[in-house]
Amino acid sequence: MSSSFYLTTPIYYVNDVPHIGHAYTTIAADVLARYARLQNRDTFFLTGLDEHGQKVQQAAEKANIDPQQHCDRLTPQFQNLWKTLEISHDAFIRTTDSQHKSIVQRALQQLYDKGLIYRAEYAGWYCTFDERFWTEKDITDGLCPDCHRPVERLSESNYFFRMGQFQQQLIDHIHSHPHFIKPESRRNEVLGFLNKPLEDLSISRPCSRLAWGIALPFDPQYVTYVWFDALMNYVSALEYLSPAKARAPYWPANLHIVGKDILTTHAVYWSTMLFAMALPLPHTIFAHGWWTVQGEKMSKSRGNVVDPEAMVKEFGTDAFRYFLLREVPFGQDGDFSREALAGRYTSDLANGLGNLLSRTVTLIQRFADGYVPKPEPSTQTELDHELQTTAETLISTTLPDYLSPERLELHRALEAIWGLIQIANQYIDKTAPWVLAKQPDNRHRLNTVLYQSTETLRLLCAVLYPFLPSTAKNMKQQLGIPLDFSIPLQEHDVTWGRLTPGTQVTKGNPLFPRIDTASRQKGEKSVEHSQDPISHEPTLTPPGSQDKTSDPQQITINEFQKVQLKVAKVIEAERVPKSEKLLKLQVQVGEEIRQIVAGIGKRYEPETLLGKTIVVVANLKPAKLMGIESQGMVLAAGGQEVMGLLTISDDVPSGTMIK
Ligand code: ME8
Repeated sequence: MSSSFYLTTPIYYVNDVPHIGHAYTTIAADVLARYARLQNRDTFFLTGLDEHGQKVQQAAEKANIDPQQHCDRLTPQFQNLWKTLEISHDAFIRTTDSQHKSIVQRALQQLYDKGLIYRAEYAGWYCTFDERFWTEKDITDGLCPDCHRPVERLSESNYFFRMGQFQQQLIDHIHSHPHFIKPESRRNEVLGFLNKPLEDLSISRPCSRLAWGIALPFDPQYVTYVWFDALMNYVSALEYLSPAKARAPYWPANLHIVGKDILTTHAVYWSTMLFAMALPLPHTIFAHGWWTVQGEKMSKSRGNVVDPEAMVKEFGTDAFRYFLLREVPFGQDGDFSREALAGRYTSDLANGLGNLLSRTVTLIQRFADGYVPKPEPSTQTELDHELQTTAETLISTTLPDYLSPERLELHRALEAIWGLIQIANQYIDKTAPWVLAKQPDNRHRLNTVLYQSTETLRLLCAVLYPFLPSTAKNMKQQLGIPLDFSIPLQEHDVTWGRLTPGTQVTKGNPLFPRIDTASRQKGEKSVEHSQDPISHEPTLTPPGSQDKTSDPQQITINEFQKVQLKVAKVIEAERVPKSEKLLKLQVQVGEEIRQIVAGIGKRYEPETLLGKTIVVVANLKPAKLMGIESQGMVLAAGGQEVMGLLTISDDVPSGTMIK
């Protein structure tokens, strides 16, 4: 195995219910851990819970139970969510673990013995919620500058860590390690913070005020400040939860992923603690951005906390993982909306990836008896070259660059993967295997097209796995390919052209089944919409009529929305025997292939329709025309006489709804 890769998330406060913010950090870390394992790196991925402190003590008192019992009750809500989200952490630390507690005490004793911890009297403004003191200049109107709750004047004797003495060392380290704090803007923020003199850090709380914490080994009248205890998890876990049961070989960590809210504690408190303990600093601390909901901070009191379980129930784990990482550049803030998730589900997942797999498997079953045919290199064209080089560059350069801890451009990685998916879908459209299949002379070319499409999907499986693990497994099964995600990728897994001809494909469940993306709320909204298309239709509005609903010819927007219009691609067309007017079409509508009998035969020759992107009514009850079942209707202009077929000029995937 090659180099080690130690990766951490913050340890979350056990008291909060996990929401999309916690899910976000943990999913991002999971993607990187899965990717590193596939790259043969000795990976250790740590997450866990921060269980001490005032909030837990108060909540337990309220529930009239012991704080430990309280933590034990709440812990499963995180563990179960990580299972649902397919988080592949190697260890789960709890700061109430007895081993963690004794490692924290050992470190405190060592720092005390070195004279780096001292006792002093301190007076300041204390915020109970944030569990920290503020100085006079931080406070306005008696409120905490962070959470805006009232602060109280407290004076007490406490223990302090000589943080200030490491200020210059930290500044020098940040300057000499350009990848230490990422993204760049956050690095500048920390340097700005370090422009002011760095004060020493109070690292104790008197037991009289807070009993729920780790006792200071040199003064049991005090417990450890929750951040000192929590940050230590990154090294303590290695001593009892890693396979090596020692700090080596994983320390220094390659990557701490945190939200921007806790950058200072990581970049400043933690770094100076490590200097004091004579331990090397982590390679990179990456602070990602903040999710809001409709522009507002998520909070229980606002009632706008997005529950990841509910999103997964509606869209599935992989779609949720995909959305969070694709929607917002990693490092920037984002606003969550269910509608945006539904939109990406349909456009990127169902119509993009789902469609590519489903049509490829269907085409192989139709035109090659379900076995991947042998390609014929002499039939390759520029299109084949484009497909192959896009896939090769993605694997060899694009993804390793975007996923390196110095960049972590996860959204760009997904964008690049979806770039290949789009090229592969266009490749099928342009090469039109259903047309090639008509001519026996084109057999070799058809074989090449079917092979190349499947080969692209095989490589897509390997690159998608870290992001969408279940989807990649499902794809691999339908394609019948021998990829083993539990071991590092082998050279042939990621080398173009290593797909074995003769591999049998099997149609499975759609990767992303259609969902009704028009939510009830959305429907209601569109009723209120003042500019709906119907009200602008002049022929439907009799002059002088105020009450539009009284015109029997008019329909409401709800009635109109009952008609499902969808984009479809014509893949086969032939005349219905003994009919001048009727054509029998096979059209692709997203993942489905439908048969539609259309009365357009006087206007169109069947072969001129192949590959056309048309509009169909997708929810029409099937009917028989001249004994042939028609599963929908094609839209065309004209009355009795067809004047023109409705087509879409842009490259819109089949199955897309028309609104
Ligand atoms: O701070 N958007 O725990 P915590 C994005 N115990 N990320 C979010 C988020 C949001 N709206 N809300 C939470 C603590 N997060 C300490 C950490 S580490 C030694 C101790 C994520 O439960 C993000 O990663 O408040 C953030 O940094 C973390 O949850 C805070 O979790």
